Amino acid sequence: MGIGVIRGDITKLEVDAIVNAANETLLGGGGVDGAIHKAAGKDLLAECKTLGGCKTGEAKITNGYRLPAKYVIHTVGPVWHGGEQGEPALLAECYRNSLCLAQKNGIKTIAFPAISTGVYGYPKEQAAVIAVNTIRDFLKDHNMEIILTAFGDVDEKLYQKLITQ
Ligand code: AR6
Repeated sequence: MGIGVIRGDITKLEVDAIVNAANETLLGGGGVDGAIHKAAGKDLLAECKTLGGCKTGEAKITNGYRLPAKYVIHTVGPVWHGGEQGEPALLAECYRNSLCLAQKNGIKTIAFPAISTGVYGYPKEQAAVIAVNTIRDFLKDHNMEIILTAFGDVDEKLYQKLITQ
C-alpha cells in the first residue's frame, strides 16, 4: 500500500478503479476521457448520461464495463487560468474526492491520470506536487494502493522525483 508510478495507457491497467479527467457534462471528450470511453464501450456513456454531470473538483463513480478496471471514478479538474482562480484547491479536491469515493466503494487499488495537465493547461510540475501531497495526506489514515499514471517522459520523471523526496 502506498504511492507508485506507472508509465503508460491508463485504460490498460488492471486495478479496481481508474480515474477519468472528465468535463462537467461527463459525456466524454478528448484526451484520457476519450480513451476511457473508447475502451469501456457505449455502456459507459449510457451510465454517464444518468449522472447529471459533475462539478469541478467533485467526483462520481461508474462501472468500468469493457475496461480491465472494475470502476471508473470521473472527476473534473479546473481549467488553468493563471493560478489565481482557486485552481490549486480545486485540483486537490479532485484527488481527495476521488479517493474518498474509492474508499466508500471498497476500492483497494486506484490509478490517476495527470488531471488538468492536458487540454485544461495546468502546469505539469505544480499539478504533480498537488497530486503527490494530497495522496500522501490521504494515506496517513487510509490503506490503498495509489498509482500515478505518467503518459510521457516528463510526467514520469516529475512523479519519480516527487515520490522519492
Ligand atoms: N492514459 C493515461 N494518461 C493519458 C491518456 C491515457 N490513455 N491519454 C491522455 N493522458 P487531458 P484535462 C494524459 O487533456 O487536461 C477532455 O476532452 C495526458 O497526457 O486528457 O484534465 C475532457 O473531456 C495528460 O497528462 O485532461 C475535458 O474536456 C492527462 O492525461 C478535458 O479534456 C490529462 O490530459 C480535460 O482536460
